[in-house]
Amino acid sequence: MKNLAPAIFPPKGIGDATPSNKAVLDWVNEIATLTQPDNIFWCDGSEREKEFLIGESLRQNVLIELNEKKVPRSYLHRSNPNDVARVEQFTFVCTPTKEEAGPTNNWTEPGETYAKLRELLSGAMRGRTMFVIPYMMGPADSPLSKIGFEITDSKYVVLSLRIMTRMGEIALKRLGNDPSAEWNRGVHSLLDVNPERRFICHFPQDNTIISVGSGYGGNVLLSKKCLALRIGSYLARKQNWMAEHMLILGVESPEGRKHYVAAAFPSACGKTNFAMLIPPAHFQGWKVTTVGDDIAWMEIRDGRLYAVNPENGYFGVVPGTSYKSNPNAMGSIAHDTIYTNVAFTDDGDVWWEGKDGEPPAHAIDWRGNEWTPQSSEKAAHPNSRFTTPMRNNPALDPDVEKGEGVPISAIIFGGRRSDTVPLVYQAFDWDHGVYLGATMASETTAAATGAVGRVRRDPMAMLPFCGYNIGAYFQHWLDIGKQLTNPPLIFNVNWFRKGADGKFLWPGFGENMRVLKWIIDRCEGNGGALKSPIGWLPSPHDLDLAELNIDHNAVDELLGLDHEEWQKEIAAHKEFFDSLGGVVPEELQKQREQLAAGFDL
Ligand code: GTP
Ligand code: SPV
Ligand code: MN
Repeated sequence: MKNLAPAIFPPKGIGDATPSNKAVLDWVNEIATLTQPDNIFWCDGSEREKEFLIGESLRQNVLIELNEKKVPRSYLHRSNPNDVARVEQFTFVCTPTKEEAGPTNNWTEPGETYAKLRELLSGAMRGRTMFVIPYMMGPADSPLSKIGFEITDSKYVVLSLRIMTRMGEIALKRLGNDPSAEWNRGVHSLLDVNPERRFICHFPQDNTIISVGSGYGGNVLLSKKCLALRIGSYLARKQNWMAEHMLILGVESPEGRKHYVAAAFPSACGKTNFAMLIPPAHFQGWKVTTVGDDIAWMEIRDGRLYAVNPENGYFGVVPGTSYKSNPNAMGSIAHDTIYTNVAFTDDGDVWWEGKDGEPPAHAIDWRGNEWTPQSSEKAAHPNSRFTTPMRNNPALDPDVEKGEGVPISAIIFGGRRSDTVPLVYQAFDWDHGVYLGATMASETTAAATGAVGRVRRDPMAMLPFCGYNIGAYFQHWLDIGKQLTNPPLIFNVNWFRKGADGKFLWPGFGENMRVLKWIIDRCEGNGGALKSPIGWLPSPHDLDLAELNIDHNAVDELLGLDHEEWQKEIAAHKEFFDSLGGVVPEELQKQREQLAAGFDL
């Protein structure tokens, strides 16, 4: 077996930040006894530690240094070509019973799974270094924040978690010495990066994650999808809060009135772009700021929902990112960024499909092969990613560190639908909004392995991320609604509807401000709408489309309901609910019947 992650022996004063909590020490001991690393590296999150790990990563070709003048302090990482996206088929929720994991999760019995994983991990870190990373999810003084530890044998994971989480001392301080305190146990080993030995396993009852055989972000940055969503959603239901796959943005009017909006779109369906939106010139004086681009943790206070972003950085889709589509993302990734699976140019810069300007005449592609514009292969992998600190974002919201979070005025669901679903519409009330979320669908993307472009139901964009029974999750949404005296209004959007020519009807990106403005108008009790069977729909003159070069017919098509398409859609809702085998709450079944009745079905 090729040694993928040889041991490193740091100089004195680095890698020795042993935590004092006995429960943590016992667990680290147990994992070290099992995996047999050559040494243990206790991460403290310091600058010195970072310099040392970058040096070692460059020496061992885990990272490639980029041109200091073009992208200062930034690096390229190439993952194994067999390991470039989340693997939903190898992701498991290991609850004591299959019912607890529910009909949408892969389930295996915890005892057997632990035994299998122990076998795989046995001696797996021989010749390697075991890193112990303490991290905190959420602002330092937030009641919602959580502590996790990730054990890993990958330096890429350590350097990425430094960006994605609040890592080191700050986490140890928050955890304290109480051995019974709540904290997440995460174990990751690359093993031999073999898809046949790749398993991402969650044990919600034990607050434990074990991930083996992968080096790709979503599978190995255990803070993110594994803790903040799968384990997070399980804890959220038990503790009466919400862990959602949502961006959080602030939107401020020229008069200084500010709203916060949370939006759930499936993977690679526009969260990062929407969170960093720059309004078009017509909306002079309007400002959009980013609280988070992927995950929202929300709790109820004074009858309202308040949200924090548990993360500290962005792990975003690179292809398609440009100064034209997303200037704030370009600003964010101009320095101090780790790029994964993009192309490397002859002048030490990075390149990807959709970047501004001409393609380079020659580059090294994401696999490490020669590439020219004539090549049939893509230069960057469609799921290539940037890892960048949120501090780099020119549009970062000033309240991002606020422990109590930001009050949410609207929740938006949305997916990638070429047909059927209008540009925007509003739910009649909370329960109807939960129905919109529960029945949303989207065309699959390169963010997970498997076919791309297939329409699948992805409730609340949580299909791959809900850590328990989806029926209980729907009920949790309904129960939260009952406790809100001032609930967010709920909307559904679709930036991706296509015309007969197969092209997007809506320009998207910054122009999505026009839809956001209507949503804000509705929150403020203004904004016209027509009652339709699916919800409140704007008519073309309810949307501010001034100075937008768009065809009238396209607008009609974007806001139109095609009865035949909706007949199929409602049948698909039923088929989806039926496929879940009786776990769908009665209230949502009633919502479906009302929708069907609205179409005389
Ligand atoms: P994850 O990080 O996987 O959760 O993705 P995400 O939801 O943050 O999606 P992101 O904003 O990175 O966008 C994914 C892809 O969709 C990129 O290629 C974008 O260029 C494209 N995209 C984003 N917003 C729009 C839009 O409004 N219209 C169109 N046509 N494409 C968009
Ligand atoms: C997603 O797929 O929703 C992502 C990327 O945000 S990953 O972290 O790989 O899950
Ligand atoms: Mn995501």
